[in-house]
Amino acid sequence: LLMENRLSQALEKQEFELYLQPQVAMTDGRIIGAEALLRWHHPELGMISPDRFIPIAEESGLILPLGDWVLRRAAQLLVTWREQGLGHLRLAVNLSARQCRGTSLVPLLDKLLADNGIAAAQLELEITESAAMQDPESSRTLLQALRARGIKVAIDDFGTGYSSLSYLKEFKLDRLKIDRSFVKDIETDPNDAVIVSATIALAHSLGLEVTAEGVETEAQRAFLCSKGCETAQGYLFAKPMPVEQFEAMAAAIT
Ligand code: G
Ligand code: G
Ligand code: NA
Ligand code: MN
Repeated sequence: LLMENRLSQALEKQEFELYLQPQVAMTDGRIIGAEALLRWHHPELGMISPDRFIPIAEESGLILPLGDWVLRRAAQLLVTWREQGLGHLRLAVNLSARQCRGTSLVPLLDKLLADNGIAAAQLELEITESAAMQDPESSRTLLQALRARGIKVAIDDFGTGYSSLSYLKEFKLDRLKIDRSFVKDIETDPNDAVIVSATIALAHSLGLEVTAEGVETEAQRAFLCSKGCETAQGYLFAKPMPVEQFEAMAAAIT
């Protein structure tokens, strides 16, 4: 409860920050974009991970204003990237279940894209399987609206939910993100290697690109590359970092 009280004031007090984790091409490590990951600088407890406060924000409803803040901040970033010659980079933003169910998301996105002259394809929204499946009907409607605008959609933490695969053909998706729990042991656990290979093949046969999460070793990268997985995120390349640091890194490499 203490954390919930603090959380409700944290937006006003500007205690949130977006960190960015590079997303890279599997073949050559070139930066193609970033995932925005929320951080909360708690005045007493220091930096708090989203794993701890997102569930509280989700339950209290605070995730709606917080999610709006993340999207507005993301739109600002895309504007500055264009000005800095980094307009080719894509920015991925996580959506919560409540944001997917609500009716205010699409109008906000329309406004942000129009006001800032942002190309829709520069923005990618990440939705977990479990969030999408909480209300499949409204998710379907949302994904169609996003598709109609050219906003990219990724299914996040793939393989960790308890949902049926049938949504993969019903939902309009652009990308599948393999959860890092499958990537972790691909070198040592033959079952994980088989699951990851089959997931990449399945995604490709459905016309989706694949991003592997949690890539930490060169052997994991080589395996994923040999299976045709297009992009990667993980400590092998970079940890989530402050915006300025990401921009310097992207400017130096591209
Ligand atoms: O940054 P970290 O690696 O600790 O992220 C932990 C989890 O928090 C991730 O799985 C991610 O999905 C979630 N998360 C991070 N930022 C956001 C955000 O802006 N919105 C939502 N809904 N979830 C986020
Ligand atoms: O949305 P999602 O849960 O996928 O968010 C990614 C989370 O994974 C973040 O908390 C991020 O800090 C974490 N992460 C990113 N790359 C790696 C990695 O290579 N190894 C591990 N252990 N965690 C990672
Ligand atoms: Na996520
Ligand atoms: Mn994600």
